[in-house]
Amino acid sequence: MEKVTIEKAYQIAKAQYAEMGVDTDAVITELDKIVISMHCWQTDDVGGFEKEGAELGGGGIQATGNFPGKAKTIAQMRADLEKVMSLVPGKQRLNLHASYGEFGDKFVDRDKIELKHFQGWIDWAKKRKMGIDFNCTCFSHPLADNGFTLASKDPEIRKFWIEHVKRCRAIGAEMGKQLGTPTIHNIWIPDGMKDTPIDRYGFRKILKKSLDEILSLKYPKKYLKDSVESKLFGIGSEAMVVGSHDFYLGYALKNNTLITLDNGHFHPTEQIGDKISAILQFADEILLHMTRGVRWDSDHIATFNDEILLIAHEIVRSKVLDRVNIGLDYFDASLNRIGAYVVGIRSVQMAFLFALLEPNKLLLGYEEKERNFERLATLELLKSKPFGAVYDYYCMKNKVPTGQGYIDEIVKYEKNVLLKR
Ligand code: RNT
Ligand code: ZN
Repeated sequence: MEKVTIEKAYQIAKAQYAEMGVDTDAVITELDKIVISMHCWQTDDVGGFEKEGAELGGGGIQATGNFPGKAKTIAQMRADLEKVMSLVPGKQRLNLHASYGEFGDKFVDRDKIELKHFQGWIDWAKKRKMGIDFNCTCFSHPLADNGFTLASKDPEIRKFWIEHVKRCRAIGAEMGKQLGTPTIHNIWIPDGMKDTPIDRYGFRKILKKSLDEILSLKYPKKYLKDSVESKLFGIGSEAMVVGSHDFYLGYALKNNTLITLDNGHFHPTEQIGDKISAILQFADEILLHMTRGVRWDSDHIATFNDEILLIAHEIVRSKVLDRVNIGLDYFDASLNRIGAYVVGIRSVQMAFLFALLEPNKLLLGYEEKERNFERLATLELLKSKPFGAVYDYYCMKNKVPTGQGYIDEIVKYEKNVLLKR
């Protein structure tokens, strides 16, 4: 897009928003403070680098599609992530899974991972002035095959996974220390049952005990923050997930950890956006996994849809941007994977921009005077305001492609890099 066109469109947008009391320059400054934690697992369909040609398996999460060009080495993965970052404005963090360490030629099992396997990532992030978030990998492993990890009734299996998660937290704390920004370590486990369990209570008691043991070692919050992620159901855990929302909400509040809200992990009409202002009355911080569930927890690429918009609106309206950590969680193997990142990141940013451009004073005034018609009408009018012109201007200021410019860039990268792998 022509620079003058973007400038002109921005000036018009600025005047239109100013009429409603919104300062677009100030909004851009706010938007630029938002950091998005990029999940590493869209690069290779959640495969990881423990073994050559590692595939996602077990635990019920599934990437579908076989679009060419998936990252097969860490070098390719880093190149892809760098490409993504060159096409989006704003700041990013890297959200790494433990299965993505640099393990060399020999197999390193999950209960043996060490800092040295992740030092390369830390150095890579340091160079780019990025923080890292970290995740234990409690799936795609023979010891997760019967559907249970930290909630297993087999003490040997439980011991193995407890050791894995303890090591992940230690590595995470070191990441946070070296990078000067706390690493959030997120615990998600697949544990659950396909058919009606008899001992839900027993499994949940075991999970609580495992978590207590894992979290008994405290790290300074400036290095490591712990978070726990719930789920409603998964493939193979339709009847019960041990780590349900009630379980983890209780656990997080009682133990002062963060809670991870993945918007694919709830009943289809349940809104994460509505939960934020409730949970933050009691918890200090939350972590988001932004995604798009199509009919179920399908992990489609996040888009600018009602669900994401409500989340963004609620965070902005509640003025809790500093207490919400924004992460992405989706994996689509049916299209260009770099494109998947860029679309998701840009869509989430646009949702926050849209929310920040809301005339809060005006709307709150209507609400407090019980002028509900005016409130609704204004919310509807906002949908046709030129927020796209503000986003283009933001991209231009950040020296990344504007408008449809990034599509061409990605197609070029596909031809020159991805298709040659
Ligand atoms: C699974 C959870 C979890 C994973 C990642 C790969 O349902 O959403 O966050 O997607 O850890
Ligand atoms: Zn998730």
